Amino acid sequence: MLSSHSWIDIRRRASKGLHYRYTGYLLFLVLMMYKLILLDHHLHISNMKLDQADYIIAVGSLLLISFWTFWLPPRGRLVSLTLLNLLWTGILYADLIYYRYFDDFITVPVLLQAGQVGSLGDSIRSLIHGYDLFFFLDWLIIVPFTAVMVFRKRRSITNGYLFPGEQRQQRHKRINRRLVTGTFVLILGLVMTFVPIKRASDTWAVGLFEGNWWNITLYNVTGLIGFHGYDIYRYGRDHLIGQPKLAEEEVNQVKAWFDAKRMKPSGSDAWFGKYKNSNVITIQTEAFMNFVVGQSIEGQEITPNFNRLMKESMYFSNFYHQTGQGRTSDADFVTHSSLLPLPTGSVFTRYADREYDTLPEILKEQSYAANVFHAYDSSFWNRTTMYREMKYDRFYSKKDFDMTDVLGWSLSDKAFLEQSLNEMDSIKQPFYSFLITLTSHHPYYVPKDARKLDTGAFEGTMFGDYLQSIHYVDEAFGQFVDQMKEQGLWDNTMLIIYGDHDNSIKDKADYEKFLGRELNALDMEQIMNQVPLLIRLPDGENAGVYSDAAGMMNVTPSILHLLGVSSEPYYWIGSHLFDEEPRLIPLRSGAFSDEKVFYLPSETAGLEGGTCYDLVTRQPTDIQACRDGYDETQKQLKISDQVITYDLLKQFKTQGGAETK
Ligand code: GP9
Ligand code: MN
Repeated sequence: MLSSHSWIDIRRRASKGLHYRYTGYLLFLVLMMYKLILLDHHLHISNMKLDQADYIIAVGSLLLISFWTFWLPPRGRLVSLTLLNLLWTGILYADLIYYRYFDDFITVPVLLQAGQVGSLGDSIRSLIHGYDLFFFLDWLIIVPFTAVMVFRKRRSITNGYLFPGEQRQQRHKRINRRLVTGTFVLILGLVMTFVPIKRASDTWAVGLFEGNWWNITLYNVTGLIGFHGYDIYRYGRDHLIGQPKLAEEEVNQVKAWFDAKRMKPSGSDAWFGKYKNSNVITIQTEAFMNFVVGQSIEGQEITPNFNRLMKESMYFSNFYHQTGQGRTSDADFVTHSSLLPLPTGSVFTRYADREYDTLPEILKEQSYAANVFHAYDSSFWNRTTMYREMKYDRFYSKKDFDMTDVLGWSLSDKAFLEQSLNEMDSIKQPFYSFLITLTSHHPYYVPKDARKLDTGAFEGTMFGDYLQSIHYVDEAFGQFVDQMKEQGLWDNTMLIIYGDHDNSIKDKADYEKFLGRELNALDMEQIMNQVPLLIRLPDGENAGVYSDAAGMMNVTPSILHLLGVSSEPYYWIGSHLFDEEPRLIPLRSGAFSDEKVFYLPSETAGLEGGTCYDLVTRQPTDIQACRDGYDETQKQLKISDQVITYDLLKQFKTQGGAETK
């Protein structure tokens, strides 16, 4: 038992400690380091381990966000440090939630879509875990402590025994000391942050800040605070400080790449124009992944209607979604513009005002009607603006539908598809109709009365719910086909169905259990990046499984090829799917696939950092087998980014036509 004397001693020491000039600051550093490490631990990024440089950068960046607190008097410093703790804990945690769903960090463009966060409702709730409380425990002590310190009576700091002149001198001394300490901490922060980052970007992470890197790699080098600093700088550079112009030489290189691609004549094969003037209906299906196609559970097919439709359709079994942070909007963008998504944010929200050669716009020139249907808020993903730019006649959004049957986020897919088709009855033909479904959106909850599938061992899991909701959407496909037939659209309409992106369920064990086999890294990568593509031609011809690599960027050129529209005037990265030419499909992460290999990048930069898989043996092979594909992928990603950010198509078109310089 402590005597009252020792208690007094401890309290005296504690109070002395707390008043010690640097204690609060050191506590801030320790707590924030703990949270940064905790975050890294929760991210579970494979192949990424914190090393010495990461710790140095983390401390350095903490110094950079807080050095200025030394310039304040003690109370101001305490309040500022507490506010910094609250702010950065909030940012860290928001990043963690976002990462759990999107595999990425929040960026400025994502924040500008903040209106969407509320709509994520249930999804967000399912991403919050009980043990996340560890991020906030310190607040229980820090916040009340700061409040007490701020509101308690101000202790006189006058030194009664000093003359006024000496008091002034003391004050100046204190201020000078604060200035010097703060400046020293700033310099230390700069050195600790930028020296290791520079070293990395000069060695293993060459080209880190040139734009084609995904955010996780940036984080791997800069840490979370550095990542946000760079992201803000990048956004300011691109949008606030006036758009820098791309050097003429680079513009010419981009133009030359497109011109060389255009040299190949289009229009000489039997496919070209075979379905001229047909209607086209495209259904972009929420989170519809390829691995469920043809599969059964407890003796029931997951997608019986889709499987039946495959028998009279072209089914592309190695089709990649190619999306980035813009998810559904990226799927829409890549599919309709044949360009690639951006490394950060969504093209829809960041660059809706740029010039693109989009499918609806081109079809409008061919006297088609073009309409888009999606039973959700029209502002989501900046669709209203983007669809206006894409020249759709009309965007049928939530307010245009009767909310007869609500399921998940909005109107059920069955009601949505039915009402959209009803609407098409009064649209002049030929038409292009683009439909975006929504029921099978994360977290995939389907109410009891709509559950038709026995998901067996997956009952009650998110994976089971996912299968359930895909089964529901498949039923909606079946009804849609019947209704098309009733409305007399079956024989004069091309029907295209594809999935928009993965389902954000990343646990390999679920897929192994469902597919009944062990999966390697290549299997998982393909599972997460492949969605089905089905093209049902108006006469049901050319049905079969097409296994060559294909991607969303091939869709617009393919549709237009079948409708007899030459690709020549257009600036597309992709080409149509009906020739024997080998195809390379770049993914936003820097991965790619062609007929022979699949390249999987890692957080370590450069070709050698990744793994090259042989698609026959499905095992890693000599990295050099991926060299050409790697270079071409980097080139295509860069060209697409430049076209989007510098509005190059506008430049090319005002310069006049497609002549090469
Ligand atoms: C909402 C829908 C969902 O309109 O497109 O978008 P997502 O969250 O899948 O990107
Ligand atoms: Mn989606």
